[in-house]
Amino acid sequence: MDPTASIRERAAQLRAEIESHNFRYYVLDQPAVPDAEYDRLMHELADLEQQYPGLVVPDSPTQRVGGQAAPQFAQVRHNLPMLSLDNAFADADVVAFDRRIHERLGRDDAITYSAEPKLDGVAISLRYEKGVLVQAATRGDGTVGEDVTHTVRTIRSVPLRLRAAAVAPLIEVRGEIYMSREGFEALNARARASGEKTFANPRNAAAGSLRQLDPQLAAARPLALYAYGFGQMDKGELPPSQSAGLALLRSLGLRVNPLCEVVRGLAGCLEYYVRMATRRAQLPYDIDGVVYKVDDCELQTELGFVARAPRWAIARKFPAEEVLTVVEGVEFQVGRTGAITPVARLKPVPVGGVTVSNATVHNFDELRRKDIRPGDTVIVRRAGDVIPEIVAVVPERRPAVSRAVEPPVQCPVCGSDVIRQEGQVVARCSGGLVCPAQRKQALRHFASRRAMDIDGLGEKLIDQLVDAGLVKNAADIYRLQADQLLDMERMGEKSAVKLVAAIARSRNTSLGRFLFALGIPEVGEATAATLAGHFGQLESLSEASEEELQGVADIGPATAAAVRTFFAQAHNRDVIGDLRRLGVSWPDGAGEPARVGHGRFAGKTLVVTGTLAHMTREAAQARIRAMGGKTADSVSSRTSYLVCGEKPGSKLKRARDLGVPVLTEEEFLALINGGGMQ
Ligand code: JCF
Repeated sequence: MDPTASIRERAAQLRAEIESHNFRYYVLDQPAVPDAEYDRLMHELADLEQQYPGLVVPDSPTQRVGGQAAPQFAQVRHNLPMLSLDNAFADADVVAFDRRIHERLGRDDAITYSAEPKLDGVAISLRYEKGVLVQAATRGDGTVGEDVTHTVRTIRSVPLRLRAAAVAPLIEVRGEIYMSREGFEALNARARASGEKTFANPRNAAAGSLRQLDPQLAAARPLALYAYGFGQMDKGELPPSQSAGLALLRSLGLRVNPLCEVVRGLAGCLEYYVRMATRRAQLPYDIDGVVYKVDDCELQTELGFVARAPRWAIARKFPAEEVLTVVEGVEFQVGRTGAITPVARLKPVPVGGVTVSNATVHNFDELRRKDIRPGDTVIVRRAGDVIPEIVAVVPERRPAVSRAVEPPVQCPVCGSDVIRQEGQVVARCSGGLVCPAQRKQALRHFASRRAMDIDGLGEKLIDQLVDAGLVKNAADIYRLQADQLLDMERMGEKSAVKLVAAIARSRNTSLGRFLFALGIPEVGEATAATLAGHFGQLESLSEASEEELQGVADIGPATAAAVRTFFAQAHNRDVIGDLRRLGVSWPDGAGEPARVGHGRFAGKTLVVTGTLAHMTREAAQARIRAMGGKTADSVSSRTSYLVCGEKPGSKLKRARDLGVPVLTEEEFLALINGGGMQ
C-alpha cells in the first residue's frame, strides 16, 4: 500500500524534528526535549516506515545511530562498529524479543541472558595496546567517533594500564562513562556560584566534560567508567559468554557494574527489570533501563545483527515519570534579549524525586498548540533532570469556564510593545535596555566571569543598583563610587572598596571578552572569539556589512544580521563609546579568545607538518586555534613553533635554518594536555 500525502508529510516532519533534536543532543549537548519524547518521535517514525517501507530514505534518522563528530576533535574510525541497542518500552516488547530469539535459534528451552542496568551516560571505546591505554573515542555515529583521550585519561576508574597486559596485544574495551548524581549536583552548585552554565542532567554533564578541550577542567569533573564489553581484540581469545567477558574485564582491572547478573529465560528478564526499577531511586547514578544480552557468544554470532543493533540484545527502558497537577496560572518571563516565555505555575507536586511547581512552555506556539489554560489539569513529565514539561492537558478535567491565554501585547515588566516578527516563534519586548528585566539580565551577563569578570558584582547587587537607579547601562558600572555602594544592603566598607577595585581591574580585558560581554544576540563566547580574531579591532567589526560578516568562517546569516543590527543602534554605540572613555580597553589587534584557561597558545603562531600518529593535521590545527593560537601553512621568522610529525619534509629544514623551535608530537600533546610552555 502506498502512503498518502499526509502520511508522507508526517514522516518528513518527524525526520526534521528528530534531526534537530539530534543536533541539540549530540553536537550541542543541550537537549530540548526529554528522552521519552525523543524516543516517542523515533518510534512513530520507525512505525510509519515499517508500515510503508517506501518511506524509508537512506538519510532517515532511523537509518543511523548517532550524531556528527564535532570538528575540533580528531575523528576515530571504529574498526569494529560501536553498536547501539534496540529499545523495548513494554513487557510485550521483551516477550517478542525472547520469542524471536527462540525462533531464529530453533530452540524451545529457556535462553540464558546476561542482564545489567543501562547507564545513562556516554558510550566509550578504550583502545589498549600492549596493555597501555592509547586512545579513547566516543561512539559518534557508531563508525566514526571523536577522540577524547585527553579527558578520558583524567578519569580515575579508567586504568591507564591493564592489570594483565598479556591477554592480547590489542584490546578494545567498550563501556559507559557517567557522572554520579552527587557529583553532578556538586558540579552544578559550583557552576551556579560562579555564574557559569549548569548542565541539565548527569549525562549532559558527562558528555560536556568529555568534550572539554582543557583536560585540567575535565579532571575536576567526577566522571567514572563501567565497562560492559569488548570491541576489537587481536590474537586474544574472546570470552565464550557475556558473563565470562565481564569477569575478564574485572580481572583486567576495569570497573564492571556489580548489579550485572545472569538470568534465566523471559521470566528471569522480567523479574530483573522489576528489581532494578525498585532499586533505581537508591542508586547513586542515573539508569534509564536495563540491558539484556544473550549470554552465549556462539549464539550471539548465530543471531547476528540488523543494521547497527545486535539481534541478541535489547534495552528495556523505564517509562518517564508522569503525574497530574493543576495549572494555577500562566505568567510571562522576560529574558536577556527580551524574549518572552510563558511559564505555567503549577500546584506543587513531586515528580521523580523533586517537587515541581512550574514548567516553562517554550513559546506561544507551544502554549496554543497544547492549549494550556489556568485551571487545567495537566500531565507533567520529568525525565532525568530535564526541566519539567507539560505533556498535555486532560480535556475531561477542564473547568466549565476557562479562557485561553493570550500573548501579552505589552511587556509585563516595562510596558513596552511586544513584537513578534513574521515567521518567528518568539515574542520579544521591544523595550531593549529600557526594560528593567532585560537591563538586569544584560548587566548580569556583562559582569559575569566569562565576560568582564567583575568579582563581587552578582545578581542581587545588580538588581539593587538598577532598582535604585544607580546603574542604567554597562557604562554606569564604571562610574560607581564606593560611597554609593555603601547604601546597598549588606554592603560594608571593605567589600565596597574591594568591588570598586574589581571594577577597575576589569577595564583591562580582551576584545573577545568585551564582545561577548555586550550580549549581542547570537554572539556567544566562541562567536565573540571568532569575530575578535577575524577583525582584530572593534572599529572594523562595528562597520562591517552583513556580507563581510557572513564571509567569516562559522558566521551564518542570523549572526551577521544580529551583529549588524546591534551596531546600527545609536544607544549601543553610545554605551560602547562611554565604556571606552571610562577606560575599558584591550590589546590592539588581539585575536585572543574570551575563554579563560584556553589561551595557552595566545599570541603564538604554530605550523603543523608531517603525519601525526594521534590526530590529523587539521585536528591539531583546530586544537591550536581553540587554545588561542594562530596556525600558518609555511614557516617564517614569525613562526613560534613547528609541530613536527613523521616524514616532515622541507618545513623542518626551514625551521632549523631560521632557529624556530620544533616540537615533537609528544611534546605537543603534553602541551595541549596540560603541560607548560615558556
Ligand atoms: O549501560 C549502557 N548504556 C549500555 C549500552 C550497556 C550495554 O551493555 C551496551 C550498551 C550499548 C551497546 N551494550 C551494547 C552492545
